Amino acid sequence: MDGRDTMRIGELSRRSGVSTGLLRMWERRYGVPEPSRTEGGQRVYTTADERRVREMQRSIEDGLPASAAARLVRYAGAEDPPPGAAGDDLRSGLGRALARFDETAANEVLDRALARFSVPWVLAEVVLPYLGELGSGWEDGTVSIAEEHVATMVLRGRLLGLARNWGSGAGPRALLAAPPGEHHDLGLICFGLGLREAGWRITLLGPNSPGSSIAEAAEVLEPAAIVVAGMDGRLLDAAAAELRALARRRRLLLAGPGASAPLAARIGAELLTEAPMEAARRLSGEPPAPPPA
Ligand code: B12
Repeated sequence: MDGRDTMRIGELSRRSGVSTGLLRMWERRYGVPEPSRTEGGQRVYTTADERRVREMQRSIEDGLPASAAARLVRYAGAEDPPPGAAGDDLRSGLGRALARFDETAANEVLDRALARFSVPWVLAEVVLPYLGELGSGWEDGTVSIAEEHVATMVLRGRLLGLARNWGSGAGPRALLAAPPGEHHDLGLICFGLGLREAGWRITLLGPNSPGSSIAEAAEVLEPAAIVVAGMDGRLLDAAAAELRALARRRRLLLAGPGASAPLAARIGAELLTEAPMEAARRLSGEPPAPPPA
């Protein structure tokens, strides 16, 4: 290492604004920063240490405990970590931010997650489990309707930001829709982002799509697969006649909690039983994600 790239703890403290005492404690307890030694045995730090210290400080300001902040920093630049601690930390950071309607903080948590990890990992380990927790909280009365709506708006905006230009390219195309009356489409969007990672082109008709509009888009786009997902089986059922007509001409797949094997059989559609990211991997023929550590 070139001596000009290294610094002593005093300089690191000056640059990062973190006291030398706290830096020593983080180093001892969490391994961040991680100095090397000069021949004379002096600890020296690099600009990478400076970056990690700043990151750690930002995470702590966002409300993460120091141990969790250090864990995230240490993962930076590595492969996606296995399901577990890193996802849990990010998810609770996201939850805390959204619970106080703090869109900026929520976006910062997502920015940090997306800067380090792949989109499918962030969706599978942070966003989708968070939605599950939000739903349970809403059911048991600990999450207000306002919180659920704000969280949904922030996340949907973010997901569609990631989806920008997902219709372009040369891969197979998937047409994604939710049936008439069905307003839930976050699972569908995550699924589309998973397929996009595998090189598919995506067209999202979104929530509340009449069968006729799905058929019309399919005529023009000739998708390799049409995926219709819904939470409420009754809404999928009400669209069964139009979906059956569609399934005669195209590859149609049903998904979401509202989809069932008998309904899929009646319509002549395939059934996607997996969660969105797993289903995207299966449809695109990618290998499954590693099991939990
Ligand atoms: C976010 C949300 C909303 C948002 C939706 C925004 C949007 N654009 O999607 C808003 C605020 C609009 C909303 C509205 C309503 N909602 Co709502 N909502 C939720 C919430 C919290 C999360 C849903 C979600 O996106 N989850 C993420 C998905 C991916 O996870 P999942 O649902 O567990 O699905 C699993 C599988 O089925 C599969 N999967 C799901 N979708 C897909 C898609 C594909 C392609 C694939 C492959 C797999 C897949 O993956 C998951 C496993 O990992 C759930 C709570 C919950 N427990 O899910 C309620 C929930 C879905 N809502 C519910 C209800 C009742 C409503 C309302 C009727 C409430 C009301 N009275 O206003 C309205 C209107 C709904 C309508 N007409 O469609 C019920 C649904 C009950 C039912 N079976 O029909 C739930 C379960 C809450 C509850 N416990 O009562 N909701």
